[in-house]
Amino acid sequence: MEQTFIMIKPDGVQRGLIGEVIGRFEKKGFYLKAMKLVNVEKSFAEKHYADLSSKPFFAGLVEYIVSGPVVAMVWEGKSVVATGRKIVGATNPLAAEPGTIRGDFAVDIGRNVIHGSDSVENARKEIALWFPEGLAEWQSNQHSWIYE
Ligand code: DAT
Ligand code: MG
Repeated sequence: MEQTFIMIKPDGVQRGLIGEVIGRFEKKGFYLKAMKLVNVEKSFAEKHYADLSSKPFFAGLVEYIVSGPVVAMVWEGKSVVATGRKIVGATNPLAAEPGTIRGDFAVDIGRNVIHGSDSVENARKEIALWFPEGLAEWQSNQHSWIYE
């Protein structure tokens, strides 16, 4: 099944939104395959956001990501990349629909609480970067009640 990389950014951790975020993915019917609370180095944050290195907001973005611990996770499920992006909501929280994480819990684009991979290919790269140690092997006993 498909996997995606989801990260609760430092503002989400500081604001006590870890359980809220996990609950939304968990209740949807996706499976948590890896998770850790970590402080990342500047060079690591730059690698994660390498595609955005030419953007004017890049330095501020990296500074924000290293400003406190983040929760890095891998979630698995059918179409979890695209559906995960819907759960996360639009990049600018003011444009994000209510019911999405950014729509419900954020205001400014530079404090938008959460990251979600934008494609299956980027998910694969991000999971390899954040979890070189690999993922947990398990399947929920509820599987056949969620997937037909
Ligand atoms: P997303 O996080 O929705 O995938 P992105 O990959 O384009 O969005 O950008 C990564 C992060 O960079 C985003 O979550 C917040 C920040 N960012 C994006 N565009 C920005 C902008 N115009 N001004 C300030 N920060 C921005
Ligand atoms: Mg992105």
